[in-house]
Amino acid sequence: MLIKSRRPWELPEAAATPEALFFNRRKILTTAGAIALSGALASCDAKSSAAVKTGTDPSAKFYPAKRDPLYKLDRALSPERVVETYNNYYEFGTEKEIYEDAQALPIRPWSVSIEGEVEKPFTVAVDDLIAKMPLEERLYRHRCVEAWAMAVPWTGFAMKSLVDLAKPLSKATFVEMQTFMKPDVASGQRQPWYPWPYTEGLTMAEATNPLAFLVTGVYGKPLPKQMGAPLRLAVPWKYGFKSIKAIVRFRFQSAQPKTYWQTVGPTEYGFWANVNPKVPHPRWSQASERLIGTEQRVPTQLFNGYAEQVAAIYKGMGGLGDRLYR
Ligand SMILES: Nc1nc2c(c(=O)[nH]1)N[C@H]1C(S)=C(S)[C@@H](COP(=O)(O)O)O[C@H]1N2
Ligand SMILES: [Mo]
Repeated sequence: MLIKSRRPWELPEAAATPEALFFNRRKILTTAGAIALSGALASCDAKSSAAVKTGTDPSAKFYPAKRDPLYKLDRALSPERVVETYNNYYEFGTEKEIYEDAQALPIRPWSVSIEGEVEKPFTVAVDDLIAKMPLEERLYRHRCVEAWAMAVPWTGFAMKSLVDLAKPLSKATFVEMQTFMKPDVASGQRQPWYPWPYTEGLTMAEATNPLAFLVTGVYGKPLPKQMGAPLRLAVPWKYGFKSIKAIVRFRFQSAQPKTYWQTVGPTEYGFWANVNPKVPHPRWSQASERLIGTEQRVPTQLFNGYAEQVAAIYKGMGGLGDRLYR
């Protein structure tokens, strides 16, 4: 366990698997129970729940969007009900069953601000942004650093389109992204030891790679709240924590952003976080992954199978870009 001197209540490593479960013993016990329960839910598809309440979403008319045939899968899509009820969203708790609590988040009106080193900073209402962007559906793999994985049909637009709209100046070499801050509805944000708001970042080369996708929907309909509505990122060659949910801010800057998970556990979670089966997490192997909603375990691939699209970004970086933490 590498986060030693930091917190007095950390657990022995055998007790922990998911991200940052070293914080609080009571929490960990709760989480272990929740994981067991989620296994039960996953095997029971016919569940009536508030998992998907997108009927009144003002962007509903844009769905389903046309599928882009370029993005193919080597595996079956994960079952929709499982994907929508097994989530990581620390704003609403550290367990996987946050889908009901997440319904408390108001997602309209929602404005997105473009800040920092750009020609002219601006804010845009998310529906105006969605209306402007070329929406399409893409089938992507997703690999959580906790060694579970899924395959989902996202709807959204290339992040490059947002970068073009933002008109960054040449000194902008990174883009920082942040999630909302609403401790009144998001109980997790009332836990002061986490560095809220959730923050992530990409280099400009990463953000403008065609694979970097801003997501507004899934399974042919608007994104449910628990999955990061109204706007989240999908960078499928990186561990899932890079794919920040419920984005309110894009800040173009020359400094490398300090991310949420880096702050929480700098020896375990880093800026690059490229999927690499050969670089174990300090507390577990990354060689294989569990496909949620199935009994299957499959080998993990370098860059989560997207090396052809993204490896060139990291050429000349001395392998740095392949590393989980730094
Ligand atoms: N704001 C925010 N974004 C987040 C997270 C989070 O806790 N808060 N969790 C991340 C992690 S660890 C993963 S694996 C994915 C999970 O996405 P899903 O719940 O839609 O499967 O969201 C990522 N984005
Ligand atoms: Mo994750």
